[in-house]
Amino acid sequence: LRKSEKRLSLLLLSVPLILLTLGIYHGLMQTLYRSGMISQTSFAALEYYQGLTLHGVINALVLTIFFAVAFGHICMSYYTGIKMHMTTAWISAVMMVVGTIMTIATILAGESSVLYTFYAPMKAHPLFYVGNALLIAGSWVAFFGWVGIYRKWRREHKGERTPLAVVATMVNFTMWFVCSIPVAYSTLVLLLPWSMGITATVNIPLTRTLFWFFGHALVYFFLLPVYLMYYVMLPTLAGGKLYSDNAGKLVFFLFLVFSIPVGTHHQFAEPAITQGVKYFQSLLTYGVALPSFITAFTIAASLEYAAWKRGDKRKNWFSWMAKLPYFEKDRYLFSYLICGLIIFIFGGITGIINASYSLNSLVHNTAFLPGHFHMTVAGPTFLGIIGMSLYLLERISGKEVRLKRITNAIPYLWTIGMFIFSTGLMVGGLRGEPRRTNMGISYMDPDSPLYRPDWVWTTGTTVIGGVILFAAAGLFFIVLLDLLFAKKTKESYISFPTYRTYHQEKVIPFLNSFKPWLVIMFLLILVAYVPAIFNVMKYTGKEAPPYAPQNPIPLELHKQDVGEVDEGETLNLNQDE
Ligand code: HAS
Ligand code: HEM
Repeated sequence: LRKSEKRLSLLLLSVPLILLTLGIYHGLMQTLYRSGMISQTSFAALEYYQGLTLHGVINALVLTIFFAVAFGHICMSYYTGIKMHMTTAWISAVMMVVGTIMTIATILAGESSVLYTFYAPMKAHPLFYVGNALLIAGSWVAFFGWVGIYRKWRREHKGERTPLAVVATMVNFTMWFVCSIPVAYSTLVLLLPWSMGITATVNIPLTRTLFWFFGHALVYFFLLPVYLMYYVMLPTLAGGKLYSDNAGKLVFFLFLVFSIPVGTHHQFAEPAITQGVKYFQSLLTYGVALPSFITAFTIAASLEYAAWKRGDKRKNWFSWMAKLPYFEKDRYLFSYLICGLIIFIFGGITGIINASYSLNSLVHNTAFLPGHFHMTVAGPTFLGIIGMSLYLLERISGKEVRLKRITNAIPYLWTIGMFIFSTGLMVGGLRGEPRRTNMGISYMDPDSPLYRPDWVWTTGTTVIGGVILFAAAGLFFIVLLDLLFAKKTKESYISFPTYRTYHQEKVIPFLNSFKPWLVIMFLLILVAYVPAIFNVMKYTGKEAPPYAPQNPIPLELHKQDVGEVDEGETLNLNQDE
């Protein structure tokens, strides 16, 4: 590695890991608030929603974006053999670091407790929006550098099969670039002027819709770097080969097509969007589950082959599962990846429950949701990120992890914690527990009239899981610290497990080109989102009707019913009129 490549990679990998200490701490705090163990509006000088915002922003935005960029730089240069474009890489890194500092500083100052979804009516400090925009635009700049690398490789290798890791990285960032344009518009054109007091109002459902245009693709942006590891590295780590390179390519291109036009499945309860739009995007959501089903079969087949190679006697359908290198201390990356896959089986099932237009009304805004997404973003994504960060830090620093047994045990501990934690949340959610609610001062406070004793054991289970997760993360930080103090034994280098496939497959033209997939992607976005945007522009906006205080019926309608009313009048809905 060149010196500047080494410095850049170390910066991009370590900034989010340092912030993660804060993110993980607030995860544990959330379980304590939920269970009533903390029964106040703030703890250690940080307010409840401030902590939840820090947790979501650091874990789900900062960690994931920084890692995707760092890993993208490394994969693009490693798999094409073309050196990183250092100028764009540094401009991108500086924008991302400055943006993150702005965003986190405004949250810590108590000025931006708007949660990681940051749509209106929650209003943040202007610098929160500028910081977010810089973080996202910084990641675009890195991507622009890779477009050059990709085109150069294609020119020099006409007709050859593009490396799967390169397709995966380019798909992920193409999708990311397209999905983040609307949220950049929302942030800079709608939310920033509103927060600065330049505009008095903002179209709330529009900011929500633009956020979710980005927000669901965002979750696949979390996932695809880890899918890259599952396809390109895991089969070899297990001792086998990838079952099919073409299947891998198909999977990544299907993500390109389906990741964006599904965002309104987060808005099934949004009155401004019509049923037809929601129903169509619900169907497309089943479409976006398809590449993960293909992945389940392709990776299972690859792992089964690895187990055969390792001496599995094929006694029954499942015997191969026992033959994988779960506890080999020199192959710790395997344990991070396999644990993520196992957790994702349940993250996937719960995602499909959410996607159902009718079942969604049972789980929406309940604790079932954090149950689902911790088994996705805090499962495969998080384990892939921390496992690979450690693997790369070892190589970049030229040092070797010393606490290997602990390193290997961390993902198993995390998996146990995650299953306990998510069970508490999901069962609680099905019994009505809300998400994003300080239950310590309401439902879980025995002195409150809202007290729900039947939620004690579910929130208690969440705490037990949370403590185990916290301990696993704590061990990870100890391993990292120990690595920092270890002796340098080698020069900086990058190496990945050799990519091998089971079949010698033909190059299929439509799996070796972005063009057809980009066309389908844009068509689907148009069909799914033009009506959605029209809906939110038509049913809301400047003409929102005036209301009287405490009267939920728009004044005009109320006047039609009862004649002239005093706008200060309060309507008691419990009164028999
Ligand atoms: Fe989701 C809400 C639907 C996947 C993250 N999701 C969220 C939120 C987040 C999130 C953060 O339709 C909350 C947003 C908020 O704050 O409001 N999600 C889905 C569907 C999928 C899905 C259909 N989600 C993800 C992924 C995420 C993520 C991935 C992050 C990384 N989600 C929803 C919906 C909502 C939602 C609704 C909104 C709900 C509401 O009302 O607000 C699918 O992509 C899932 C497909 C996955 C599978 C699983 C395949 C299994 C594999 C493992 C195989 C294992 C092997 C190992 C091979 C079909 C690949 C075997 C070896 C052994 C040894 C056993
Ligand atoms: C929200 C706990 C790790 C991402 C939450 C909530 C809890 C929690 C209890 C729900 C708050 C609520 O709605 O009442 C934990 C614990 C963790 C952990 C104990 C480990 C020690 C992670 C990780 C990620 C993550 C590693 C992502 C990489 C999120 C996100 C939210 C959330 C995106 C939603 C925030 C919001 O609703 O605005 N966490 N978490 N968490 N967590 Fe975690």
